[in-house]
Amino acid sequence: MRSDDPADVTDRSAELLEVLRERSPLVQNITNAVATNFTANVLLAIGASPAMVDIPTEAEEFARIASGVLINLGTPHEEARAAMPATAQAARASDTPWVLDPVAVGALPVRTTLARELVALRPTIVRGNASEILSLAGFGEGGRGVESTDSPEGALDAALSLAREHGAVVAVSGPTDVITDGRQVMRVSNGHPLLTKVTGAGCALGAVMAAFASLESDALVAAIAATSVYTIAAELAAEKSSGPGSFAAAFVDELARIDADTVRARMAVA
Ligand code: ATP
Ligand code: TZP
Ligand code: MG
Ligand code: MG
Repeated sequence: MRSDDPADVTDRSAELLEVLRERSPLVQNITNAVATNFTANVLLAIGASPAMVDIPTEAEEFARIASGVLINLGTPHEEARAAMPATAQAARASDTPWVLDPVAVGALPVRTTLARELVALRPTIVRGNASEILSLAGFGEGGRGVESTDSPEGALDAALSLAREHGAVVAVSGPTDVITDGRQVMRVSNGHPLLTKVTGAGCALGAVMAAFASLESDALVAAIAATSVYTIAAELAAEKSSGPGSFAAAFVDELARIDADTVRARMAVA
């Protein structure tokens, strides 16, 4: 398989969805108070097994047995902040892939310092909106709170720089997601604007990336597969919903229903 060949990546993404359903990876989340419940439901729907294990000592122990780990800085309370570096180190030491979501980094000071510390611990994937990726790379001042004020294309140089410096895949979300390992740059154009009207949609995508990264050692392919399955489910959900509330419920339903043939037919990667 060539990870820069859209046809190969499409086939592999469809296959990975089936592998995920067979293996039901255990995904550990240190995530925010807003997105916790939605994230767990998204993981269950797609076929993974969520565990919100986020206190010191327990979190680092769990990272050794989890299939994948998400560290999300959305509401970084003291206990979670204390647990994050040791969990990242334990994940690295035990070859558990881990995803960093630097929510609102640049806009706020405590998490900006913490994110710089965590990114140096070599996440497998850094997932964020364009403003977050720009400021984590030292190129910008952050967005408007948790919301992006930049475009993924405008964050491409920042994503390349972060990827090369830290050996991570960097996934920048938006209308078209830009995903790079520092060499190849791939774009996923699936999705629906209603995803921006459900809080935690970006956060839950990070957890889904942790699930896919546990199944595929090429983190670029894992991030593309996660984004594609997620955003195709959003397209299908939008067809059945009348606004953000019904969309959120339909989205969870479509994540549970989506199959490999649908991924092959609808995936828009280039
Ligand atoms: P923010 O912090 O700005 O709310 P986020 O962290 O929630 O961002 P998003 O950029 O909203 O993350 O991305 C979440 C998902 O929504 C991604 O899968 C992305 O592809 C999708 N998405 C975001 N904006 C759009 C859009 N305008 N059209 C289609 N899909 C979108
Ligand atoms: N405030 C702190 S974290 C959070 C909010 C609203 C959730 C952000 O979720 P997302 O996935 O970035 O939209
Ligand atoms: Mg959002
Ligand atoms: Mg976000």
